[in-house]
Amino acid sequence: MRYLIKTVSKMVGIPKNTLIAWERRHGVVEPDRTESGYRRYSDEDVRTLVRIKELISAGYRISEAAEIVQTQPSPSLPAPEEDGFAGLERLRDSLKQCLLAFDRAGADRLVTRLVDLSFIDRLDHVFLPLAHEIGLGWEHGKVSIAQEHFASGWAREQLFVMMSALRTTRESALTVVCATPSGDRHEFGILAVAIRLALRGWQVVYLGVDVPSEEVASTILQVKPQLVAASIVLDRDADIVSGWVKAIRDSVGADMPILIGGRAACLLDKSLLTGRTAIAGSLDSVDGVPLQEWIAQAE
Ligand code: B12
Repeated sequence: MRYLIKTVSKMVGIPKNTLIAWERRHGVVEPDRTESGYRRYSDEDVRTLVRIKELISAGYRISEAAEIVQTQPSPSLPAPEEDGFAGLERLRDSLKQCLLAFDRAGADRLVTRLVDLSFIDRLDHVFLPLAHEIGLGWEHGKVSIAQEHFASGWAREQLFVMMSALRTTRESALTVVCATPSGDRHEFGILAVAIRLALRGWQVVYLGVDVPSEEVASTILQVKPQLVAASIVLDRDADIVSGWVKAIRDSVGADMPILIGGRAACLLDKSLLTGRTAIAGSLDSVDGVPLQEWIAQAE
């Protein structure tokens, strides 16, 4: 398939002038021309541009990204459907070894091999299981605090790179406020939710972990989101976390949809959860209704 520059610009989210400047200054993608001189990009050209964009999101300069795509041919990972994700499991193991050895450069090199993988697959088959395994390693005394902090920090950074690549400037975008309650510092669940919503075009106001209820409430009143998403991981006294949700609800009114998930969400005191509050045990469904549909009701 061949595409004109206007189409490619929309496909990869890079302005036309930038594409032309990259071609002239760095020779990264040099498309064919039609008889009348219009640029015609191939699928391979588009893939290269996506790779460059992602390298730039990961912090490389355009000159460095250009060198990488010219000197290191496209990643050699098999497509997930070809090997049932076994290739990703191996890559994850290698990533873990690098991170436990504090080898950031090695981990960064490995991650460039994910460029052709969808964000969801990166999340579900690489970064979240990696964070989970590292956390478990720490819990079982096999991973030191320093290793856990280093590896979790790196994984967190990768998720932020995705979130920033997905950032929307559309004025009509729906907004979600994401947070975990005071005292709960488990971040990967809420980050996963934020990225999934960003993939659906939502604008994410990411407050992060350990956020007091009054801070969440005042943010909601200020940004007027269409959804609030909270992740609850630690099972503590049900009153503490249910009280956190209730305090937000009392400040923002009954109509604001609040979606609560995470491994300890089911322990909340439901009698304290009033208004449009729903508990989702997983990212897939809310009380049996597919998450996408539940969100669509809020849309
Ligand atoms: C990684 C981890 C850590 C890391 C966190 C790093 C970080 N920056 O996030 C570190 C090492 C720092 C840590 C610390 C602690 N941890 Co910890 N940790 C884990 C571990 C291994 C994995 C959690 C994780 O990140 N999973 C990956 C994410 C993506 O999965 P998830 O949270 O389940 O989320 C998924 C779904 O639930 C859902 N989801 C989540 N949120 C939401 C929200 C919405 C709206 C929706 C729709 C869906 C949804 O989507 C996600 C993707 O599928 C778990 C083990 C376990 N079995 O969960 C223990 C675990 C959660 N930790 C535990 C404990 C006890 C602690 C500590 C108290 C330990 C200590 N002694 O200090 C501290 C507490 C820190 C704090 N104040 O919060 C316990 C909690 C037990 C309990 N009864 O509450 C667990 C279960 C381990 C255990 N078996 O004992 N932990």
